[in-house]
Amino acid sequence: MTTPTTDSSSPAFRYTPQLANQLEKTWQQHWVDNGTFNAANPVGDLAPADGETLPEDKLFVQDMFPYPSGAGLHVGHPLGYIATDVYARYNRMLGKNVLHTLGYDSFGLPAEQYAIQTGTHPRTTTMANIENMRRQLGALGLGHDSRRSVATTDPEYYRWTQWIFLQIYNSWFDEQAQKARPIAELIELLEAGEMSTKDGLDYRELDDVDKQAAVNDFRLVYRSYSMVNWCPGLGTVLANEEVTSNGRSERGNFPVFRKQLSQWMMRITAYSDRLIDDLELLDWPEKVKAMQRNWIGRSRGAEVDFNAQGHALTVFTTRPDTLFGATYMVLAPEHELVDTLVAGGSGSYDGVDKRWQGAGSTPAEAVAAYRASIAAKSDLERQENKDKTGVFLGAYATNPVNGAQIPIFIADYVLTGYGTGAIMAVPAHDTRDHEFATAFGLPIIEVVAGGDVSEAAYTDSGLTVNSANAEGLDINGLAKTEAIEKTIEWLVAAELGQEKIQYKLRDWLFARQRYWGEPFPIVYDAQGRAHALPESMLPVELPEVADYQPVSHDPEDADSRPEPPLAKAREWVEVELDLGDGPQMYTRDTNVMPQWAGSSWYQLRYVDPTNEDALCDIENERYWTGPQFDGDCGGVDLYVGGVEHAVLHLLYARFWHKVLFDLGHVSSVEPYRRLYNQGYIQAFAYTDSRGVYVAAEQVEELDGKFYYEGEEVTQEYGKMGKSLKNAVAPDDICDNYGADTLRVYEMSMGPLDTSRPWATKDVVGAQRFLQRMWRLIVDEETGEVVTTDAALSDEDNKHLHRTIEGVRDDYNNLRVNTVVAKLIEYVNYLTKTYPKQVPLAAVEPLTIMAAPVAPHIAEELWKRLGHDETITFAPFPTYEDKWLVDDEIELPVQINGKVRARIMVPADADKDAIIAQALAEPNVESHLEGKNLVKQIVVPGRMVNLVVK
Ligand code: ANZ
Repeated sequence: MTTPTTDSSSPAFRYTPQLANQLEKTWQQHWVDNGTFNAANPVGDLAPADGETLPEDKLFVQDMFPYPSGAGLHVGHPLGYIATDVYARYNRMLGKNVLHTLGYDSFGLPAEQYAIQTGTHPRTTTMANIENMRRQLGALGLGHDSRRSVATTDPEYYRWTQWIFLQIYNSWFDEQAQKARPIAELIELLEAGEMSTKDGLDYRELDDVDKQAAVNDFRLVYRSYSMVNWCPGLGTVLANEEVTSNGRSERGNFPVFRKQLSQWMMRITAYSDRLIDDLELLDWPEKVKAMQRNWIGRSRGAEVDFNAQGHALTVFTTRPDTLFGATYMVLAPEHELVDTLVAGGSGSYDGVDKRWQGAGSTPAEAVAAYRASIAAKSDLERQENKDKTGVFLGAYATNPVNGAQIPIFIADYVLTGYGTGAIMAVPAHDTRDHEFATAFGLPIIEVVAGGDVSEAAYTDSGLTVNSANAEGLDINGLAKTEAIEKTIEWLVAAELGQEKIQYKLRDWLFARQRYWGEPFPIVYDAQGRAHALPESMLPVELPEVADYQPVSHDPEDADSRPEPPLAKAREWVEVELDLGDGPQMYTRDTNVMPQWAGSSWYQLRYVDPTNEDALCDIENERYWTGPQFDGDCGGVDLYVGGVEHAVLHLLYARFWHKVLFDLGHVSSVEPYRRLYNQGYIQAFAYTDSRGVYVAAEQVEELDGKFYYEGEEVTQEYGKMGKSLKNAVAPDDICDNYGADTLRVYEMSMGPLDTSRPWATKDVVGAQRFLQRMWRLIVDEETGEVVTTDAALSDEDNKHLHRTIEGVRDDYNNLRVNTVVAKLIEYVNYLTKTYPKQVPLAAVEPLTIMAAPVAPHIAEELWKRLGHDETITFAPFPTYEDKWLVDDEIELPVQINGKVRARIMVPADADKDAIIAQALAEPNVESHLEGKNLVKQIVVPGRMVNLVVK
């Protein structure tokens, strides 16, 4: 790494890295001592002191908060933090009350795994990591309100995470009103007979146990048997992302089994429509909105009943218009009717095509073998599998539109848990069906004209063909939409089907068998019934355990069950409580919440971090995030983070926020009004001959080749980080150049939303710019300010006001890179124009304009210019329009379409004056001689056109 040289002969007051470091420490301390960035709330602990008023204009800026990793920060992390800091500082100068802080998303696996390896309590490492990150971030001069910083692992924080869990648990979704309501209101409706249970029973006729179960069916948090990835070797269930493509655990390479287990779920699917529809209200990147729409995956289609041995076999299809082309059916191997259909079918493969039989001599055998063969496959694998497999059940169904008898198969490309888990296969127009039909020798019937369906499915649009029956359905010649509509009408009339909207979104699997997470505020009584704890018993604190490891099992033992680490804390698990009917023994739930829980609502705690009576006072919430006009969704004014959070986090946070809105705890409909995705900082990385990454900082270049410890290595390029061994620590850059230089460099690398390459050798350019700005104002030898009281020339004013106008627009639109470019230009102009002494009136506004990007040097210059107060709230300079327009403009003068002269005219000259001046030009005069001037045209600002004959 190159360190800028500051030889001892350099002047005493030159802006060197040493000087920068020194004044940066001073100002950082000053800001801490004065609580400079503390933002006041309307009410509560953080309300303004008596006599002080709250600015009406406010701004809430938020960063996606970090996980406090042991590796600390590299220079890629603060890119977004610096940008939001710049924006926040700029807005303070516009007179706004600005809320900006940063918390820590501190539950999660890495701390737990570190604890397992080292025996250190996760809290110890987490706190140390937070401390280190605070120090690193503090050195960057970020203007955060430290009183509002939270860590999701603080009991005072997760108390409210648990409280929100209880709110959701104690709610149900009213389909009619499309909103969550308290469970007590549901019980009233059930008691009054105005609603029946989910099973269609009269609640009033149930016994107490069934009543509780009936109510539980409605809750937004519920227990369900669902298919999960169970890894006995690790003793925990795994997320799909943690399972390799050959069905083993990413960590440890143990077998993973798909297993039905009872799990806590959150009913996010109830909000599918609102989560899609409200995207319209958000100022978010289109790309992120599209990702959320796809993830929720709303499809319009129909459910159609096929008769199979007297059973209604219901399929979901988005293409009911292709029913006449359905030549076979496929059920998911887990479908509940499979065994019934096999039992009621032929029971034999006599005379059946070999390809249909799988690994069995009878349908029953083949089904069992097939199920076993796919047990370990993930949904993704099942869908992407190009080689279509499956077995025939020995049974047939009747196509409801034409009475055709079509064979029924099971195949892994049909998933359980989507639609009805059964499809009608239309090989002519569905690619997967075509692949299957080709492999199994099944008929392919074209029903949409336009392609050749013998080789591949035709999936484009076209008019319907071969689609009419004797019962009054004729869709031949119709286009898709009409054909679908007519088919559904016919199905409804025949009582064979109905319109159906289907979603891809699944309910949120909310439990993890880990240690380092929020405990559930749930206990079980002796009968095993769940009870939610009252709010007064929160927080349920994580107990100390000696061993954080989940109980692991024989890796091959598929029948084993998860026993989370908390199950080992017997004294904590078994607890005597009085839940209203006297003290009794209960057992606590031993799951913990997923890492997404704490980040699903943290903006609300930033608003009111010390409130002990509520997660946040709604008056404070309304001030910071409430809707600002009719139809406004409210929310954080600017939320900046990486695009990798387009779905999970941003969907979960929207879901929780909507529940809290429905229950009246917040006034905003959405958590994040405006979202901005910053790009990444990238850097060169190097691999040795084995393809292993080597430390980039130790690589040397020689004649265009790269060497690591003498061995030649290969250069590549990628996201900065630990895994590519190309991280650069901000600490080093701060020490060697200064924090302001780092800030200016990172901001000037390019537009904020694009990725950019890091080059330590270019950092010095930013340092030189700051040095020039400093030198304009401060004598490097004496430290004296070298400004004069001279008035600005017109030329100065033009440069100044144009800079102000441009810089304001850039700051407003997060274009800090062009802010820096404009400031450099302005500094260069002043340096050239005033080599010795610069007018104060030219550099005071410069100092303010530079302050959001380079706050330390700006504070120092501001003080040297004679101000006692911090520059933080100095009003941002305004511009006068008159300096933005040129006084004189050049116009070409054309005669019969040919340019014959150019004239300089006052910018506001009227038509007559311009014509007079044009006619006075010698060259124009000579061309007009002896001719007849028939037309005189002035195109304002563009040209003069004369027509002669
Ligand atoms: C007949 C058909 C004909 C279909 C055609 C498509 C094209 P989206 O749009 O993603 O909702 N399908 C339904 N349930 C399924 C399941 N559990 N597993 C796998 N595939 C399933 O997809 C809906 C379409 O995917 C449905 O429409 C069905 O195939 C299939 F020319 O029915 B279709």
